[in-house]
Amino acid sequence: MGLREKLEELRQQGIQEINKTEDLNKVNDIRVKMLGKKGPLTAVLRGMKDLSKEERPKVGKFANEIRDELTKAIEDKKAELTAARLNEKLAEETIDVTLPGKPTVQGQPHVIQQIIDQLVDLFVGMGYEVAVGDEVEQEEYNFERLNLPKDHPARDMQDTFYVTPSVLMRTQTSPMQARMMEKHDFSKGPLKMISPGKVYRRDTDDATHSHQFHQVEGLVLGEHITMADLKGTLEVVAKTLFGDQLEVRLRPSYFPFTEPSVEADITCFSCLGKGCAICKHTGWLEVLGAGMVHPNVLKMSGVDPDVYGGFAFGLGPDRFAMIKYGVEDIRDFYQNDVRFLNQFNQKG
Ligand code: 2NL
Repeated sequence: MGLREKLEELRQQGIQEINKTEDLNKVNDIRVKMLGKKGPLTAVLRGMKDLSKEERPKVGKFANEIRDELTKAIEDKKAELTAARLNEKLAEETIDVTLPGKPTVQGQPHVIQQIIDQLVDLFVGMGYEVAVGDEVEQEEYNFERLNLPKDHPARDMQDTFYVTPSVLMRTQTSPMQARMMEKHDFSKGPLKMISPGKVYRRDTDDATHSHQFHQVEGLVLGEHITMADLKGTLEVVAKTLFGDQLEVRLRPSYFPFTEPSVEADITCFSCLGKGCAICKHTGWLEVLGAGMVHPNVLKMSGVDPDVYGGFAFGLGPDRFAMIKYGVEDIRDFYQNDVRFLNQFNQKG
């Protein structure tokens, strides 16, 4: 059989095979089989070198025509089958637009996140920056930089989750503040920041302790910043979170990273100072710790304590939420029981 006849046969075979296919996936197989490198058409074209000079262009032209024809037939078949498949799908998938929709559950931030968001909004409004930081920290930033010497009880293995001998799960958000302090350029103005986030302590969980809880710390450093600034700031915090009628009281306290140190109480929201079970009949609720940043803390992060100084505070959104909503067990916040959490739905 001459090449011409062979080509003619290939053409007819090909067209026939394409026409009878009803499967889209097979169309591609046919293309590979007929027109691919190992296919019969390629083989025929290879055989052309044995033809005479006059025959070669004619047979070549014929072979090209056949390839074009088969390619077109394949594309047409593909289009036909794709359209058919789409029509089938459309016929199957008719929908009844009059059916009622499925209700979707609208989520919301966790109650502790709501408290953090309120605090962040308040402080951003007063020109503070927000620095979140990492939960895994260098021991140096978590302890040394905050004036917690090696023998301090808080550094005991009992209280801290260590990852390596010098890396730990932060026990407070202050390491991020130390990082911001050492970077701060005071020629551009004071440092005003808050640092919200998760912190970890190696505690046994009970109604008032959780091995993982939250902290929002604040730090303001510059020239001529006084304890009056601290008190004014804490008053704004308390009133924003708990209500305008509340008073703030400062009591002397001790923290290694501040001197002097204070603990802040607010008027008990429940009895408004008269004394009740919630405030243990004192009329006051303890809400946070604060103080003037210790000169050692400033020095260790390269800040000159003779020129710059300021205040810092630390508060627990978990405790805030417990006080604000009368939640008696901190573990309730971490059980992820939506019946509990939905009580704090801001959208009502
Ligand atoms: C508390 C007490 C406090 C701070 C945190 C702080 C941070 C830097 C420097 C100095 Cl970088 N102080 N933070 C200061 C006083 C108290 O937290 O009872 N928190 C729940």
